[in-house]
Amino acid sequence: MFKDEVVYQIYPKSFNDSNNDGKGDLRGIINRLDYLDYLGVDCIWLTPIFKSPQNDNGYDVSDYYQLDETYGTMDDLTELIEKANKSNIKIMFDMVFNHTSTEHEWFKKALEGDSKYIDHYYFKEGKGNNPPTNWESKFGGSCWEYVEKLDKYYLHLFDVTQADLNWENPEVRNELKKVVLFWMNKGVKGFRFDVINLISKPEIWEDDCDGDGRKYYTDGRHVHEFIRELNEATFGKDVEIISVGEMSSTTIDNCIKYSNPENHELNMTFNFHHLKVDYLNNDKWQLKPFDFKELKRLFFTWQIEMQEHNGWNALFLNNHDQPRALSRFADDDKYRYESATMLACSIQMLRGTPYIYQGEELGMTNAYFADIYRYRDVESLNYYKILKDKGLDENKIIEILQARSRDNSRTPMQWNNNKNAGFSNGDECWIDVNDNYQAINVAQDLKNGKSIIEFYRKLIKLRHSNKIVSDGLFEPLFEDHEQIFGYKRLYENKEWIILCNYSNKIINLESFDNHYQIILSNYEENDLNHLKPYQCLILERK
Ligand code: TEU
Repeated sequence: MFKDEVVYQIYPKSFNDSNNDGKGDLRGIINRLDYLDYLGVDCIWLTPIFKSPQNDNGYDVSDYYQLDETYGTMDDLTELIEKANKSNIKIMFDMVFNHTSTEHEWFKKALEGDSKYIDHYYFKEGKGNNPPTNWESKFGGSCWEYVEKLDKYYLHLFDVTQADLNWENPEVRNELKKVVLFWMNKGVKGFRFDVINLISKPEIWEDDCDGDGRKYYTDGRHVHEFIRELNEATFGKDVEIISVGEMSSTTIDNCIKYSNPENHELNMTFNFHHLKVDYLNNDKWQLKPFDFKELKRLFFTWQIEMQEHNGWNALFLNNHDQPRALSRFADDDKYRYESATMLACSIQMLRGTPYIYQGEELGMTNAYFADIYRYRDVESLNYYKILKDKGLDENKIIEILQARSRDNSRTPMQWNNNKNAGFSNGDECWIDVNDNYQAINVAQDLKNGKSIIEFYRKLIKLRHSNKIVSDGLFEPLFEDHEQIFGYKRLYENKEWIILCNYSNKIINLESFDNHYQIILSNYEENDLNHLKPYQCLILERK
């Protein structure tokens, strides 16, 4: 049941390389299943491994029925699924259904002028010499690309090689259902749907005079019925399957609808509002220190509203699109152990299903690459140019990328202090290993008295063995406090208090002595009158 399960996200290209080509692969994952089993996770989400030109590392799919050869064969996948199942671990696939690669057969046929396939996408006439609308791509620049042969523009909300599919066309919807059924049949037991709240585009296409166009297609007019239709034709039939939608710039009301079981859409949703609390003017490319109270306010509001209306949150601070939370919201140096464990505790005990992104469980930090040649991500490289054109100097741009680039979390998994951090025996990796791998790696962490991995194991065990974690009610505490992230969980006659100090200061507390016993702490010596730097405590009322 998704409420008491924990999902571990693998970025396959950076997890473990078994054939020394510098890129991770399925056999590499098979070779590390023991580690994941030891950690205790219930499900592994693999970011897309379908055939793809890899312009956006697999989020540009050219064939939904084939695996990209970089990752291995169908036999490798079958073996992975079977071996994972033996350890009661499900495999979750990442379905990129908002768009296909421009290398997809459908798009190629469209370019040849085949009207059936032109209707699979959004090809529109321009306005004079201008694109159909003034909307912007999420990766910078216009979201329209002109095709001379057809004298039309096609829509791409992401990279120019990622063309948006026309979900209003029932043929497209049926094709995508077949894809889900195909992978269900192979034993895939989870689906993450990429930017699924962007699939329903407007009827009328007009310029956005005060934004980048997102208000016209985000949580669009038919999105709920499209998802329900997909659910009912495919994964909704199997209660073991976990379904989660990635929701870009969404609202609570919509996420309630997406995840309320009565609507037959999805088990849960990811939203990103809490990961914009360090954007100046809501702009990812302008830096500001993170606003702790806003982070807390957003978490609490979502907790309360989703609880009240029977919705369900996916809980996360990290993924392959985000810089490392440890570097972003806490101290990745002096208090690395305390920070990593505190951050994990602060979200994993909330109401929802937690997601762990590879490497966070051992306290991996941002890559902080100081040279543009070390960056690989299409978004970073696009914005490097855009910021250059705006006149920012090289040092400033690098400072921004060191804080914001998605590559910060895409560096290879740090297994040990051997060559390439034990990730690959090849001569070169597709992206550099973080320079700190000698000190920060799985083997080293497990040797430490203070092991972050062991702390994660404890958190996961708590969820598996206490209904209060999976099913308890949430109640906020210390809402106005400048440093404490605190809340209660309530189930039957049990009460737990979770206290997390998001600062390097000692916080005086007088409220919890005597009546409470400690279930878990990231310090050895505890004094309930004081919270130490980045301390977290789980208390139970006696
Ligand atoms: O991401 C969707 C998305 O909008 C972001 O998380 C995006 O990376 C960020 O806003 C950019 O600042 C999903 C995938 O997770 C991401 O890796 C893909 O690049 C994107 O969709 C396109 O498929």
